[in-house]
Amino acid sequence: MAIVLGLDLSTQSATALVLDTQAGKTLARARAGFGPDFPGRGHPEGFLPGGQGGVVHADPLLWLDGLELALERLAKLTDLSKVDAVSVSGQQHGSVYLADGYAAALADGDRATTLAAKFKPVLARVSSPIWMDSSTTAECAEIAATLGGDQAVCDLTGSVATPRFTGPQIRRFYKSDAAGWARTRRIHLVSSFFASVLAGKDAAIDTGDGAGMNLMDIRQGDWSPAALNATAPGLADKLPPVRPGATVAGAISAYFVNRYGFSPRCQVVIGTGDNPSSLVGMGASKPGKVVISLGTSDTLFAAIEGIRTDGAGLGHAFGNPQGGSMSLICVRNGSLAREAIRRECGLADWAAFSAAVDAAPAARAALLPMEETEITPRRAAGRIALGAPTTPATLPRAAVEGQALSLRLHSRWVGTPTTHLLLTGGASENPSVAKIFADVFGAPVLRLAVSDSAALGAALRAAHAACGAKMADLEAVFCAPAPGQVSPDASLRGAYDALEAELAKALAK
Ligand code: XUL
Repeated sequence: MAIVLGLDLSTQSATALVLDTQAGKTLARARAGFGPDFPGRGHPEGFLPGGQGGVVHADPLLWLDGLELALERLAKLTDLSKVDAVSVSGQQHGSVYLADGYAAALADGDRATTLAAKFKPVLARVSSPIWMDSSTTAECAEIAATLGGDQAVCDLTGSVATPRFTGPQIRRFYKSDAAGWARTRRIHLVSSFFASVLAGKDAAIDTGDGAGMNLMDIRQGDWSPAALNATAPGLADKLPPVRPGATVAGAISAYFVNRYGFSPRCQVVIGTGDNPSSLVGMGASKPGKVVISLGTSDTLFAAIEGIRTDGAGLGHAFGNPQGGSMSLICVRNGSLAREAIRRECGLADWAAFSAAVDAAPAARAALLPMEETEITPRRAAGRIALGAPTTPATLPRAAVEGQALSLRLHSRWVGTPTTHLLLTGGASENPSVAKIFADVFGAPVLRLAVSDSAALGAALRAAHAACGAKMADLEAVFCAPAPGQVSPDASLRGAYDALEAELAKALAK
C-alpha cells in the first residue's frame, strides 16, 4: 500500500489530493483557482471571456501556474518525498499544441525556471480550445461527410462528430491557421499534457479521454486512420499513442524532484478525463451504479457492459479507465442555470433556494432552464415550460425538476434501469436537490463522503496502476457513501412520467 497523489486540472481550478492507502486516510488537499488566485490574468472563470461565434479558449500557461500554486500549497501540508505515485484527471476535450523544442521543455529539470516559462516559447498555439467551445459545426459536418454520415462516426468513435470534441477543434485550427498547424509537433489533451509534464516526456492518451476526440476507434481502443485522415493531414504524427488507463508513463521528472521535493522513484500513471476519473473516484467503475455530477456542467455517466452508442447523437461512449466502456451525457446549463434562477427569484443563498424548493409542490410545474446555448438537448438558449405554469415561488423547484427530467430522458439510450444513483458535485450537497433526483429517477440516491471525486479517481488510479493496490479494496475505503440514503417517493412516478413525455414532445417539435 502506498502514498498517492491525484491531480485534477478542471475548468476552474487545479486540485491536489494525497492519500495514504495503508492507513485509509486523506493526508492533504490543496487547490488553486484559475480565477480567484490569479486575478490579474483576466480569466475569472478559468477561460478567456468574450470569445465570438462559440469560441471558448483557455490559457495553458495559467493551467501550469495553477498546478504549481496547488503543489506549493500542498508541499506546506505534507511531505511530497513520500509520494509513491501520481496520476492526473483533466477537463475533457481541451487540447494543447506544442512546437519544436517541447521535448526539451518537458525534460528540463531546472528548478529556477517555472513550467510556464519553460513552455511559453514552445506553444504552437497560444490558447487552448476547451469543452465549452461550440465553434466547429462546419468542421463536424465535414468530418461526418467524409466518414459516411453521423451514424458512421458514432459507430466508429462512440459519438457523432461533436463541436467540443478535440478532432473537430483540431480541424478548425488546421483550416484557419496554416502556419500554426505547420509549427505543431505534438497535440496533447489536458490530461495527457499534464501527465507528460509530470513524467518529463510524452505520455500516452488513455482510452477514456481518447474517446472524447472523435479520433479513436472505440472498439479497437486505438487511433482510427480514417478518422485521423478526415480531420487533418499528417495528424497521426502529431498525436501521442493511445494506451489503457493503467499504463505507467515512467518516473517523475527532475523538475518536480528539484522544486517540490518528490522522490525520483515516484511513478507517473497516464492521465484520463475528469468524467472517467470521477467514475473511478465514485466507486462506480463496475456496471450497476449511475453517477450524476452537478457542477459547472451536469453530467450523467455509468460503466457499461460492452459498447453502446446513442443513435440520437447526444450521448457518448468513452473508455472506462478500469477497462470496458462508460456512457456519458453532458449538460452545459448546470450550476450556471441554477445560479441564474436563484438570483432571478431574489434568493440570497442556497439555504433560501432549498427552502423555496421544499415549499413548492412536487411534480406539478417543471422548467428546463437553458440560459446559454445547450448541448444536451442541442438547443439555442431558452426555457421549456412543462406542466402547470410556474410562479416565482415554484420556479426553483421547477428548474431542478426540469434538469433532472432532461437527464432522465437523455440517458434512456443507455438502456439499463437505474438501481442506485450516486450524486456528486457542489449542488449535490443540497438535500432538496438530492430528493428531487431520487424522486424523478425513482431510485435511491447516495452521496460520496469525500468531495473532489475526479482528483480522488486520479489518486486511486495511481495506487492501482503503479503500486499494485486492488481497486475493490481502495473503493471500500475511499468511496464509501456518506450515511443517509435519500429514498424516492413512489407516488410521484406517474406525474414525473407524464412530465418527461411532455418534454420529449416539446423537444421533438
Ligand atoms: C464531457 C464534458 C465536460 C468536461 C468538463 O464530455 O465536456 O463534462 O469534461 O470538465
